[in-house]
Amino acid sequence: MKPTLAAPGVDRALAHLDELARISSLPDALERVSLSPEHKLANALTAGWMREAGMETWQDQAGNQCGRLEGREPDLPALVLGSHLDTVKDAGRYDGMLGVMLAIEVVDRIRRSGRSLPFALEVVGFTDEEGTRFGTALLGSRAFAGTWDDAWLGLTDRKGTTLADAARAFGLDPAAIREAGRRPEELVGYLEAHIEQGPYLEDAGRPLAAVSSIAGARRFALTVTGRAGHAGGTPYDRRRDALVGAAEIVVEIERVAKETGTIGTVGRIRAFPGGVNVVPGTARFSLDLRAEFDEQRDGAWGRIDAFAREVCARRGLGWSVEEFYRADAVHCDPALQAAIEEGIRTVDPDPPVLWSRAGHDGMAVAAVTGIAMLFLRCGNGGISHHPDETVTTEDVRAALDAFEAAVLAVADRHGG
Ligand code: HGY
Ligand code: MN
Ligand code: MN
Repeated sequence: MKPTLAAPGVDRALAHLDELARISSLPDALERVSLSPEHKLANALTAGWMREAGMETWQDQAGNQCGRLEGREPDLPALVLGSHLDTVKDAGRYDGMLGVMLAIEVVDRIRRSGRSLPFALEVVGFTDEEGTRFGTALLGSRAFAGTWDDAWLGLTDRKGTTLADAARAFGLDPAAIREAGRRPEELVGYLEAHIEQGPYLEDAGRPLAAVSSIAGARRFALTVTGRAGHAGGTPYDRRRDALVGAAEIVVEIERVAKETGTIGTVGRIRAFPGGVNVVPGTARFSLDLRAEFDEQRDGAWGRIDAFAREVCARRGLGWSVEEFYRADAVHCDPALQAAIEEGIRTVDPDPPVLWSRAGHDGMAVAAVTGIAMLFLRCGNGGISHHPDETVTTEDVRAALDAFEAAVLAVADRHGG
């Protein structure tokens, strides 16, 4: 692998990530959710860094922080580089934010080089990819892509605040969020750099990968209903224990997922009424189901649902399903993916190609323009959505070189 030399911007990007990691709603952990005071602060800081890199900046009608560097003439369509500025609870500092900071550094390098491109460069820090606050993910990138749904204004957070009220408190007009939507003719494409959030690159001993596709996910709120009763007095043959039924289904989810090459996760489960000496009358749990191909994922869901019906019938339980999120798999644009691979070749002659098990803003942006992604190795077994998320300075340097080279490769393909 070619050794990388001095790379201006790497230390600065890492320092900016440290600064953003201090903007949290929790005293001892990182959590920054969409349309919060912390989000406002993160946008303001990011806007300042965008301006230092030579961009003009604005916050769009959805709260996405945007910056733009004109190309060789004003008002050309833009190649957009971006990722998200929101986090999960007890997050790491790289998921999302690293892609935004690398994008700013790429723009800074290109401006300093004096090279004028056949398109404008825009950077976007999306307001909501994770869905931490309102349960529905990709709100910022969906608004950007013109697929915003006003029904989402009624979503509520843990405190009962509606998205519409949160938007107003943030200084946005809820009725105008859809105006953040961009038109395809304004855009050349979208590139996103992101940590891998898995162990494949670390295991392979490689710093970077091109992404071929992003897994489609479906998320469900599932409820098993039985009858609560006395833990001592209710004989087994008369019990309708909702939690035991749910437990059978949870174990089957893992079995079906492994068998079908899908990924199923039950991240939340609660029993009601929740007394130690009460047979659970209701069990509620979540399911996040994803796969490289939608048919694979939907086939697995069909099997899980059929199994759950059978268990519930056998145990005298009720079964209800609410699907609250769905994003279909997205395949990267072949020409943009080739540009990413060309960019990676500046640091690694034989770029690995991975499909993304995690969701990304690019899945939403694909509704309005072609997308491609650059993955960067993360350490500690690839851990993410966890404070132990980590990257090395060397890998960030490689990612910045490759991301800049990918943008230049897109420029070459556009004559310039
Ligand atoms: O859940 C996901 O895949 C992403 O990290 N939001
Ligand atoms: Mn994430
Ligand atoms: Mn992310």
